[in-house]
Amino acid sequence: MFMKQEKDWWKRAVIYQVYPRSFQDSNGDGIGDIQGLIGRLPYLEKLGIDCIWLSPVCRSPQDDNGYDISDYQDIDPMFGSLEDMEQLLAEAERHGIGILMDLVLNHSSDEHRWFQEALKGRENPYHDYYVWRDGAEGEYPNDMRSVFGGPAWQWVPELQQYYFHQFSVKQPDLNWENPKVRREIYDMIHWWLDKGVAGFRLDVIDQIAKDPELKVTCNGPRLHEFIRELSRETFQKGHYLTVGEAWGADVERAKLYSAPDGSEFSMVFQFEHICLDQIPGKEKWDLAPLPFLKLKAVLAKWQTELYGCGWNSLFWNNHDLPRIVSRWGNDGEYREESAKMLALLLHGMQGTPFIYQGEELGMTNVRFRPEEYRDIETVNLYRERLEAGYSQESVMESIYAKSRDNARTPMQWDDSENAGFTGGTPWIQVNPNYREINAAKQVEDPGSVWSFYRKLIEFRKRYSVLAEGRFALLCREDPRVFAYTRETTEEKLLVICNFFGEETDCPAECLAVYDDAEAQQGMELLLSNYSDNGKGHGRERLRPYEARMYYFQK
Ligand code: TEU
Ligand code: CA
Repeated sequence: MFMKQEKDWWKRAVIYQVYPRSFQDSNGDGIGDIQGLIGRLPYLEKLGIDCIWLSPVCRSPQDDNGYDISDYQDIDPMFGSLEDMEQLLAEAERHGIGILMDLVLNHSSDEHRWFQEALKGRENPYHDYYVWRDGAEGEYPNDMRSVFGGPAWQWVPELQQYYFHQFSVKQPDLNWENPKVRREIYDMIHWWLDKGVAGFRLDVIDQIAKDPELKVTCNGPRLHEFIRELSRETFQKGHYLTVGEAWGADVERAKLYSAPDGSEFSMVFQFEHICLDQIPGKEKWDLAPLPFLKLKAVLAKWQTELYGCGWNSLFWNNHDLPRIVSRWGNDGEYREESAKMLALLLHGMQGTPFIYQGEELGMTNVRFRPEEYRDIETVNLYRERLEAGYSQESVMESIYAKSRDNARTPMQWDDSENAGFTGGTPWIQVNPNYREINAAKQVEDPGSVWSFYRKLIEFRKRYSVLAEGRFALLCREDPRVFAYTRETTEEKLLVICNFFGEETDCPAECLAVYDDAEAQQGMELLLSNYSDNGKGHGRERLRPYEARMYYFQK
């Protein structure tokens, strides 16, 4: 299972993301915590995952749910104590599970000691830990906007200066140009490495290096220099899994981030397949249709172009994104079929798969009343768009589709009150469909979405072709079917997915691959999302969201 002694162990690993405040509450305050997570380790072991990516649990005023850290070397009391964290690391290891910490290094909280010192005066040694510009009140240094709305600049009258914040006003950006900042960060990382973590996810790492004009957010001139130094000073001392979050990564940059010589990270989260419906110059809230042919082309491009010279991470979901079954799948009639199809499609590819909590149950988006949303981004958007004259209806449509709270509703454990998440009042409402969709129901059911994920995780260990095989896209122009092969000298996989809710023909190109293998070596159907396992059904037709994974040994 979890083998952090071996180089590149993460090439066969499957990671599970836990968003701790929504995973499991243990003390009835309505907020998930570390002890709650410890109690659920057997569930995760049974699922078969290798590591948990734990979203931030460090001390934080929780302005952005922990992505605003006020002490990198302590645990927020809301989640527990440092002792709880040490217990988690030890118990997780006993279950064969490693822990990846979430490093938020682009910014700290404004309540961090460094920033509090920085505010004391321009001469304070910590002042230069942050990014400042002189100016006059009301005259912003430039027109940069914060991701969560409003200007990216905050005026501090005592200093007659602005500080720069790409996210909330309580998340001042750190000044990576200052070597002292970098040294403090490395020391802090070593402290975590000594505690036995298996690696890190690095929050918005492509935003740390600022362009001198502070006009663009990512890919600043010294970015890779900083990352290489960070990697050399910390991660390269062991076999750690590191994944950088980089919204601005294209293929060329991803090759640097995930270079096989380990000079930067193990892999990178890029978002090209997530942003396909983004209209240039508009916001993510301005909804547009999802382009299926583009999805195929983009995923295939990343598979092909990183082969042998980089490493992909594979994901549909995280705590910032809507639920995939509500986005590309069908969260009504074909919820189970489409959730499984999306899983099979992704887990057949090359890279390290990441599963976001609840994805393995096919959890869906929510439609809350406006006052039930909690996320700072959603709350700000709602206010700003109504002020700007948008209709309430259109704003709510955007929120239903894209709010980060879609991913943040409590984990659905069972059909008891609050889905077994808490005995108290949950910090955010539970999705009302928990009586239908929950872990208790699915773990025992061999035909469930959960059991399907479990099989895919097991396959990643069992079949080398999943880790190593070369990818080839089939029927690129087919408007309904996503199909591909994976191939090594010994093995071959064939994946065929109907991406839509209507029956369709299985494209001739797929049938040819099938027939060829069947004639020579015989073809095994490893997995399908229909209970007759595709057998009784003519292979020439694909039912709604039907997905099949075939295998043969050469
Ligand atoms: O997110 C980076 C980021 O820019 C987006 O995910 C952003 O939150 C989203 O697109 C808004 O529309 C990371 C974390 O994953 C996120 O939770 C934090 O809020 C953000 O950084 C700041 O730390
Ligand atoms: Ca709690």
